[in-house]
Amino acid sequence: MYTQAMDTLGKDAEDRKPVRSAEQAMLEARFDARIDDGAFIEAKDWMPDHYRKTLVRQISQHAHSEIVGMLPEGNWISRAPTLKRKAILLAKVQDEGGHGLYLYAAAETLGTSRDEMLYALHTGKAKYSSIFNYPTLTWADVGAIGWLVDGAAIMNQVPICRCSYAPYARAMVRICREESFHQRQGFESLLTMMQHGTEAQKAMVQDAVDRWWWPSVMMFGPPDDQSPNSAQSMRWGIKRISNDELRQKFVDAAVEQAKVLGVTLPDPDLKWNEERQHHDFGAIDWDEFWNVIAGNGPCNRERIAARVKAWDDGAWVREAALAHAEKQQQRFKEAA
Ligand code: FAQ
Repeated sequence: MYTQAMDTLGKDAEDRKPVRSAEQAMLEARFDARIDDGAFIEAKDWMPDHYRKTLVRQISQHAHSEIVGMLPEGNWISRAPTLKRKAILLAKVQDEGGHGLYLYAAAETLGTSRDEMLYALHTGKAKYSSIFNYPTLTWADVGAIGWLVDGAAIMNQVPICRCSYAPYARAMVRICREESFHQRQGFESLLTMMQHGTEAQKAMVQDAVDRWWWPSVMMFGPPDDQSPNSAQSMRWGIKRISNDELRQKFVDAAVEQAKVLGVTLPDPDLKWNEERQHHDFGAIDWDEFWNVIAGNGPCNRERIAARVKAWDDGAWVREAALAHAEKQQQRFKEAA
């Protein structure tokens, strides 16, 4: 006997929740038990609707971040200072494109098509990381993105390798390996300028760090007590470590790396707290963060316009690929 069609709307908000059928309750209990056991969920396994939607939201936003994230650094490919730096940057930007593709594929396993996800991006309905709405003004910005942005990305993404949704977790293992190379190349590029560069080059590095520091600290998302999705995502093992904990780990690691580089992090309140065994840091400008997410950062419009143009310019490729696939199918049918 199933009761999911019963309308039980009452006066109180709690009563307004539709009554779950016995079968639904059993499936949910079994699902929760699997999550508690640390089991991985595969695409064909039963999952609650909200779990599916949460994953599509997060994975598609993550995929969008990767492909929008190609733009700020892509801006410097033709102006890289040496052939070696150009080759490294080309490989890195291509890697980010690849990450986007793995992630779109992982999201597609949940029943949402890539076209739907891209439509949401192009029409401003989908989010992507706030960090990619800042401009890359000098060559040092490319190094700062590698060091700080990829550094923050790894800190956030390593725990996702243990995400309860297996296709996402598997994609993240490969992505993290590549991100770690990205972080190191950025650090090494800045270190070269700081150790062997002219005074002007050293000043350029410091200026890039001054501009990228706070947006990188914001990348981890709002504070835990203002993060509407965290509690449920942690419960489901989608997120393993909270926004604030990851931010703290990032700050602690970056302080030591900044010493090696010889740069100053632009935060006068940054200091070691013996009691907490962590660095304290200054207040984050959350107004700036929400403003960027709302579409009003320095480059939001430019980024979306570039993605829409790439989509429009690529129409003939998609049409040609479809025509080719249809022809092949036709030939296959005729031969059978
Ligand atoms: N930017 O409740 P929470 C990379 C939104 S990849 C924009 O805490 P959640 C590689 C959030 O979506 C970087 N929006 O949300 C690379 C939510 O809005 P919604 C991307 C943000 O999901 C490097 C609302 O605020 N990485 O860098 C941001 O539990 C170099 C409330 O927030 C990932 O996507 C933000 N920074 O936690 C590429 C990793 N933060 O959806 C090229 C996977 C929060 O309810 C070059 N994602 N929001 O409308 C995650 O781990 C999580 O989704 C968080 C947010 C931690 C980003």
